[in-house]
Amino acid sequence: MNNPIVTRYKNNPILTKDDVPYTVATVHNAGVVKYKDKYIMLFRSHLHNGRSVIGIAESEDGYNFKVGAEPFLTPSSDTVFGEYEEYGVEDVRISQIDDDFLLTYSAYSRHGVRIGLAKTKDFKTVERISLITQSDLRNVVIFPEKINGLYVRLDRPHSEISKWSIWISYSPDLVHWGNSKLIIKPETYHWDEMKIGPGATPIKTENGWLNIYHGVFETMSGVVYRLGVALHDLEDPSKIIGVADEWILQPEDPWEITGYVTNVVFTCGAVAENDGSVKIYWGGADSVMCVGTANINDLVEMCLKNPRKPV
Ligand code: BMA
Repeated sequence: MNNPIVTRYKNNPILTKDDVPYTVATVHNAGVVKYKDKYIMLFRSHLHNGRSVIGIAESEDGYNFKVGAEPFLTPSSDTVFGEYEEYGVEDVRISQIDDDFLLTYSAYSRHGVRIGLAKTKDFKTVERISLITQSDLRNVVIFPEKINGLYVRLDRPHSEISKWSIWISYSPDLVHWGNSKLIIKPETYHWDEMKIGPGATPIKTENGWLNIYHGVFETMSGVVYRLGVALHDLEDPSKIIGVADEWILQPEDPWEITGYVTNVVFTCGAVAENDGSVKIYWGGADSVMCVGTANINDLVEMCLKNPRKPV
């Protein structure tokens, strides 16, 4: 019996480059959030110069998206941000705190990759706040509420002497971050043994913060990106209640196996629904956007019933 944890939407992929009214090579790795009863998707596209910009799409039902006429976020031309975004902006995560939608994105330049933080209230105008890391970091995701008076984020710094892992950091003001600590490491000879990184914005459940993350395994024909889940303590998210031993999603559909980069499912966003389900959005093979649904309780159970050690 093969009962999937994540049920793929029957009409995947839900967004491709053909849906975009400007010229792009890919559509992938989108942050998604609900705003005024609509689903807003901020997706990444490679331009034909190989660098990335962020487009915007909206939907009534979370499945059928219409793309905006212009990109939503392109490399800044101002001096502070411009220097660090010269090679493109990638992989946005969206966290709603009160009326603000905080956007964290990877900023690429000749100096490496670091994280930019911007905010919007209406998905029409966007204001950059700060570059919130040095290089090299990717995949920074801010929790959707302050915890014990502080903003909290999951980080993924690069290292030459340790496998790339998930860290946590705190900030009083969104600009200054510290008290960083490693909280989840890749597990040897396991589906996520090569490197891991935060994926979707964490989802609050009764049992803890649900973190849908990505993990990478190296094979003889290249690496495979899959998705897994971890549960963090509600009051102290640096405490890991459980990291599920098994992955929840792996590349299986043709557009996940073949594309710009083969064998990739990569998430930057998931939307929890009132009926206890979650829509998980992922990029397939760095080329298209896909969606599937899961039961939040099932994901939580995976973390509680059959965990592997976090570090
Ligand atoms: C990672 C990032 C992601 C990408 C993935 C697979 O390092 O660049 O944006 O989806 O590789 O290519």
